[in-house]
Amino acid sequence: MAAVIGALLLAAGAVAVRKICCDGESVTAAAVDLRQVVPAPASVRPAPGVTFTLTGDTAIQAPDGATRVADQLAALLRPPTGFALPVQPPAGDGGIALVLSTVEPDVGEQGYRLDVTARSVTIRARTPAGLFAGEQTLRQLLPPEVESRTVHPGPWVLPGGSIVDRPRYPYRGAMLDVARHFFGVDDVLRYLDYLALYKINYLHLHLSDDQGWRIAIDGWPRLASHGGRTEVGGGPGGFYTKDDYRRIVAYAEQRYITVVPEIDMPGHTNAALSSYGELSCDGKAPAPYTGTRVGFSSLCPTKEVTYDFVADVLGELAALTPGRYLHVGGDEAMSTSEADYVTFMNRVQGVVAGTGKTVIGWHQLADAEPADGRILQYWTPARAPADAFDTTFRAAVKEGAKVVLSPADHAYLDMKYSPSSPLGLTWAGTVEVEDAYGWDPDNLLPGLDPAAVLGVEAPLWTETVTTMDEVEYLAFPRLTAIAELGWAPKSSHDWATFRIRLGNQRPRWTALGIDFYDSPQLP
Ligand code: TNX
Repeated sequence: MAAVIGALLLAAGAVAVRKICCDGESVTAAAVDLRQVVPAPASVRPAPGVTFTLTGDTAIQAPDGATRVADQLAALLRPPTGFALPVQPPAGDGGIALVLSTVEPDVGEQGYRLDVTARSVTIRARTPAGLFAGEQTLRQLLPPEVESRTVHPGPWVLPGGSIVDRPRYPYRGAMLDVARHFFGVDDVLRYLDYLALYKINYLHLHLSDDQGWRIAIDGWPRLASHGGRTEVGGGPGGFYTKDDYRRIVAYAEQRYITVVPEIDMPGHTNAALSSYGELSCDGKAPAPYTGTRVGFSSLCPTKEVTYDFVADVLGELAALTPGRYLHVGGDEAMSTSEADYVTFMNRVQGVVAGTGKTVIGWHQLADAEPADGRILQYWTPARAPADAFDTTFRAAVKEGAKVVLSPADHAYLDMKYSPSSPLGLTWAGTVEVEDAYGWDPDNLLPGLDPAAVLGVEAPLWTETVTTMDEVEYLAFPRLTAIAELGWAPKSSHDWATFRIRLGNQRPRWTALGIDFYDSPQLP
């Protein structure tokens, strides 16, 4: 019987542990298995039989430079535990301790070391970002009710052992298309919370497209007041004021997530053209567009006013954005001639450099001349790379471009899971959880030097998506599979064990109120 219960607990991501309770009685509590963390840490050493239990007496010790992350941990743990969890300066052994240490080996700038003994839980890192990553791991080692915002009885038991962890890639991204359907600030903040839990450190916001313009630009006010009032299907749309955008950026920064704003050009620009007719080659403002076709619009690459527009928009956006990247789109410019496209994108790259930022574009940007540090975001389905992974792209990489991988048949969160999925598109096929997980960024494109791969990103296009529940349904579980590829060491890649770890996340998603897709591929 005990063996049966043990096996059941393991399948549920837990191990049985004995603990002696207050009146000397022995009770059995369940601790999460140290090896169940998503994304998988670089190294895990369980200490069988050892556990740490949070109590009403537990305090969180943190030095000056780590009080913010300590406060964040306390804010997470107080509601479900009902404990006071005071944040205090370092005061010796016992309880939870955050330690900033420049000498910590093997954790890099984003990693951490976590040690759980019977007396203490210690997270060590070189940076607050590393401590924050360690906290996300600690969170997953507590029972799923830790994600609830109401008090639960516990017990709040952590499994003993040590984790030494650091990411495989520096860039682990998610993209939200707020142009096809608009999502307000609160929705974006919620998405940022989810990204943080899985150690994703870039949020790419697709801020403009044919169907809507989503960011206020002082020099061109009709972009928001006219171009922001439409979306796919004829809904009301919306846009971020500069203060809205600052709120998003600040919330992301507190979670060590960098916002990458995208203004897509020269195509995908009907909302801008409809706001300012002078940006069209014929000088006429087209009607607003609320359908889902692509490739029909273009800024006029031969008019000087176009470059004034680009400089103003990117200048204002750069001033609002603390992160180092500006994304300039560049995909599906089917109504711009190749020569005009190259001329236009060369100048746009110069404008970005002039703002002090580094340019990112969809992989078609490879056609433009090299630019310092630029990043090409690869999005063609991996099984049909011929058109995209061409000599121009290879040459651009040879000349120093880095690559973020978003192959549509693995990483696109807007593809249907199966033909019967109620939401999503199918142009790149269907993408079940195993498809999202089943690729290696180092070997996706034959002949691409793995050293050129900066990381991975999971885009969520929103042609079919209108609510946050629908965002969650498409993102979970696949977003976590892409997070796993970006963080976990290559040596841990294994579908058979990943599907068990991922399945064990479901009670957490339920506690968080996430409307996830209950994939038949997970146990
Ligand atoms: C292709 S991927 C697009 C988007 C669409 C998406 C839908 C890319 C750079 N362009 O405009 O929304 O497919 O999956």
